[in-house]
Amino acid sequence: MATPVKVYGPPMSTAVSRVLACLLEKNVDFQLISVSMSKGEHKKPEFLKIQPFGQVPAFEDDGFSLFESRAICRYICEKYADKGNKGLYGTNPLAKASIDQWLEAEGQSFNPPSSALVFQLAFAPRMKIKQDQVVIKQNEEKLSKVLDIYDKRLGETQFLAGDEFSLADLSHLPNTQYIVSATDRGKLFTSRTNVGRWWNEISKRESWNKVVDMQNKSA
Ligand SMILES: N[C@@H](CCC(=O)N[C@@H](CS)C(=O)NCC(=O)O)C(=O)O
Repeated sequence: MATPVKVYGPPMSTAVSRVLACLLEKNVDFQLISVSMSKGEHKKPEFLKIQPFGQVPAFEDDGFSLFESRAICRYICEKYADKGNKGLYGTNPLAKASIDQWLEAEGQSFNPPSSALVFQLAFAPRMKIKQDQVVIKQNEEKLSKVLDIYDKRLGETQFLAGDEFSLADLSHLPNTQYIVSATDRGKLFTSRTNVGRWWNEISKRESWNKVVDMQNKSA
């Protein structure tokens, strides 16, 4: 039997949960290895050997390691092309290019304001850190502009990269989940007709619900 791939980090981390959703969508066996961020284990020399920036997740397969959640997801889709959801990363160059385009939009345009809101609105109160209202306002405005573009796109296609659920949609699940379910800013998504319809659909994926269960159990 093949050795399961290893994911290092807590499921509560948005970047870790992106990789877990991808593995579940691709039906790839994995072993989740605990890294206690509160104990600073992600900054220890042993961990820095596989994630030199001292962040989670780190990933191992076949004796080599990777970091950066989106790169890990692309690798999983290519390496395990024949498993699980075979169309997750497209099956031809044009489909892949469209998925890559929206993955870049997620990483470059959506993630900066949405992760700032996740930190300020969901994590800062739990960590007893004072919220910065200026940062919240600025990032809410930035995210609104991004979501206006998404709403137009999602009025033309069912999902971001076309009419099939893809890695591009999956990559939006972690931050959106926190904003919709753990802050009072969920309307940024649900008040927009097409974004709301899209969120309703992608958040029901079995793979994602398993990740949310893992997060709830580890909370
Ligand atoms: N771009 C990285 C981001 C990783 C990241 O920011 N991880 C956070 C948790 S979601 C972390 O490790 N934060 C602790 C730190 O930066 O010290 C990825 O997608 O893997």
